[in-house]
Amino acid sequence: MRLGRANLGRLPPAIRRPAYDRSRLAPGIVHLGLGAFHRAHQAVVIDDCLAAGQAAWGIVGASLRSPDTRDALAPQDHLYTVAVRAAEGTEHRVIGALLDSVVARENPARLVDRMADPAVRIVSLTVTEKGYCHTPQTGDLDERHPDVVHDLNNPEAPRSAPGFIAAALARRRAQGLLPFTVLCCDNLAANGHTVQRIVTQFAALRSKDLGKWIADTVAFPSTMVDRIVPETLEGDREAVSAALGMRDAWPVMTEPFTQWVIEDRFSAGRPDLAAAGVELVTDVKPFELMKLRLLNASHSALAYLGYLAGYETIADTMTDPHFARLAARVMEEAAVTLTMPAGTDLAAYRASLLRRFANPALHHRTWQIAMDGSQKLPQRLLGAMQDRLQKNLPIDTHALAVAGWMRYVTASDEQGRAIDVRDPLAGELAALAREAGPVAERLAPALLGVGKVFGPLGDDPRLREAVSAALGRLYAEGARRAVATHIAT
Ligand code: CS2
Repeated sequence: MRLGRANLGRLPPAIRRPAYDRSRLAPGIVHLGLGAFHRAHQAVVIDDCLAAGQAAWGIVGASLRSPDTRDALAPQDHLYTVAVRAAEGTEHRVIGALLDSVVARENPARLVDRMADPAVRIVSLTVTEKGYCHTPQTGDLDERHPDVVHDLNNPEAPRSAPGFIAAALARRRAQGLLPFTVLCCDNLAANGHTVQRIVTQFAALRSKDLGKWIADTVAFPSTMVDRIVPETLEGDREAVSAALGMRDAWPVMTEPFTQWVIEDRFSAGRPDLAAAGVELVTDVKPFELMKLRLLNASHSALAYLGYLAGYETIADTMTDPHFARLAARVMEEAAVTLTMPAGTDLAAYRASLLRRFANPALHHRTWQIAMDGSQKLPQRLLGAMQDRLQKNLPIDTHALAVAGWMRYVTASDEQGRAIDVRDPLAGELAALAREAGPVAERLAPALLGVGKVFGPLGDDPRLREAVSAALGRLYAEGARRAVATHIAT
């Protein structure tokens, strides 16, 4: 038996399922990047909105490349399970918010049509940092990115997220329709502003008028999104199917915690998100920086150094008290760079992050978080380092994390085994590492010279000194001892 509309009534009574008539929903949202994160985060909030009777806000999901999600979800009427895992046990909930899915690569015109549908009022995105075709250090569109070049030559059959947004907005403008709101849900600094800049720059290369119209009329609210969602493994699929008493081919695994903070600026209306637990604010920036510099920064530090130390998951890494202390140190040292609205309890937030990282029921691989470091370092680690340098504060803890990334992208671990480095710059980084050899005094400056990642900060002598020293210790002592030594200082 397979999860699907016809079998919903056969689920065990304890399993929550859509408490609304799915046949009456309209597609108010098109979501680009139909990965596990979207399905465990935004789609759950929208499911609550639908259950509260807001039937205009169903979701059409798009995968930009791979057909896997569509192929797994279409045979089960786009129903899937969210498994919420804690040490005390797992709760299952079947989500009905996803109405349909498209695979952009197979049929780009179909996706543009769906985005131009007058019923659609929000286009949201989780395409990961690299999906925006920008230079992470500056936040500008990378005009030489192969997908950007392709999309400028094929504006009606694009490949990239900026290309699809520009194509659909051009169509809506020509038809006199309201523009949709572009709602970025990725971990970029100032994500709404950044995506506005990227999309406007892309559109202006198509036509100056289109660029201006987008800049003048389209809302790009910034958001802070937070929920830990490890990739689903085969064993997870089996466990969920056993709990359901029927097969779910595409469930998602997550933690109890969830948070979504959004700037309340929408071009064409929005669901009643506050009723579903979303925090609507006028300025999301402090929350976004808090999350990037505390959660994501320490996550990346644990990912690189934990991987090198031989830990498979974040929870495993956190069982080592030195690594748990390291995560806490990254957070403490980043916290002094933040200016939060009155009433924010940063100490409580930091403590809750440490508890979440230690959740033994989540199998969140260090390797997964280590992906795409070149796109993540600036907003997670480098911004806080720059601010600390400005205040004349030491940066050794962050430097150790950056050195962990450098050691990791050499693509060879402490035992000499190959590391499967996934990063758009993997080739370039590995070539620099080969040329420099395993010598901290050569490798650190070579990688700090990668302008797309470090920008002018890479030339700061205090940063060069701290990162070279940390990398030297990683080579001399290995990650486990280097972390223990650092924590003792
Ligand atoms: C993680 C994030 O993979 C990563 O880089 O740091 O996906 C993290 O789990 C989420 O941002 C949590 O909200």
